[in-house]
Amino acid sequence: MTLKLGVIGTGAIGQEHIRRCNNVLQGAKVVAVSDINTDGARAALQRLNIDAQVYQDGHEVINSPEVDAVLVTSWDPTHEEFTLAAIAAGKPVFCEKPLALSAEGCRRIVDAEIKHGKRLVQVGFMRPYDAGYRALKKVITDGEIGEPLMLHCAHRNQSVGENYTTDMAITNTLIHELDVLRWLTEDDYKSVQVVFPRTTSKSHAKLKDPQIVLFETQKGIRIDVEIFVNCAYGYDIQCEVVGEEGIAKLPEPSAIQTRKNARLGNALLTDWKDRFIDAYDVELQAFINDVKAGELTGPSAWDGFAASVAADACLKAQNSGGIEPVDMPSRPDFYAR
Ligand code: NAI
Ligand code: ISE
Repeated sequence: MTLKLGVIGTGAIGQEHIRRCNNVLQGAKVVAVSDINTDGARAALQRLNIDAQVYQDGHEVINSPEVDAVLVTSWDPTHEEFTLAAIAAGKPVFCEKPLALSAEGCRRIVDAEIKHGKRLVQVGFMRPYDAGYRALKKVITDGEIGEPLMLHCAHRNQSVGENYTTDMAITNTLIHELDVLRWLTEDDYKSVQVVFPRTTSKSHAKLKDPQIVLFETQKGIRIDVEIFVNCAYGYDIQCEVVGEEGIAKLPEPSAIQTRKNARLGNALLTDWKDRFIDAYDVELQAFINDVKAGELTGPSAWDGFAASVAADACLKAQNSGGIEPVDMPSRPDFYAR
């Protein structure tokens, strides 16, 4: 049986996911899409050479009898509404990060899913599916570097647009680390502080860039994450774990090494689409397979909630300049791993 997918939001990642569902992955096809820019949606389908129904409104996609499962790839503030509507319709939903703009919004999704009685939500946290992060986790869980003591991380984008604001560095960008570092360390955050170095001249009035986010975890691990979204030189994700017996580092994406003009060089990537291209394939294939098997196993609404609890504390810390607690409630049995 081919799983029939509806996609809400046909921008950058929406088009990427439509392409991979129809051309790369097995067992699913996109049959319906919507975007507030319907002309853009039609043009995207034409470019991708895909025949699907175009709707004006995301709710029409969710409620279409033709659609078995939904992908939410529209702007961050729309995620909660569409995910809640998919749960109300009893349809599995893959929602891009963040699950909602606040922990309160994520909690409403968690409550609705628990009330439904069965998992329907997978959040688009793709890094746990990345081969590099998986290898890093294996080194830690195999005890190769002893107990982790410190993590040094960086999330650098080449540039962002004028609509990107200081809080989005947390809710839209750091949210990946908020999820993957919990998964990597099997720990929860205890407190957080955000400090602002001098802002780059490449930023604009609504964005302080870079930022450094400092966490203490429940086990006492200290984590620093640099978020620098106008770093100018490329797309660069770094993660180094310092353990009691050694250090493990996230592998660099493979690149051809050149020797030219008396210089040794390795090209760097510039776009998230390329950096995590395999991880996106694996996460969505897992969603498709899990929906068909009747049981979702990927990043859950609870993971989305946990990341947003930490994000809320980061936003508070951005404003207060002090150390803010991260108050994470205990996990309901419904989400037991
Ligand atoms: P984008 O701006 O390229 O595309 C978003 C699309 O959503 C636009 O075409 C817009 O018209 C549409 N849209 C907005 N409101 C809508 C509504 N109510 N109904 C239907 N369509 C609506 O943005 P991009 O980069 O594709 O990001 C989309 C989402 O995916 C964001 O939430 C972002 O956080 C997430 N994302 C995740 C990534 C990842 O690494 N997992 C990478 C990039 C984006
Ligand atoms: C974007 O939405 C993503 O999710 C990318 O993975 C991230 O690197 C970027 O900062 C976000 O804006």
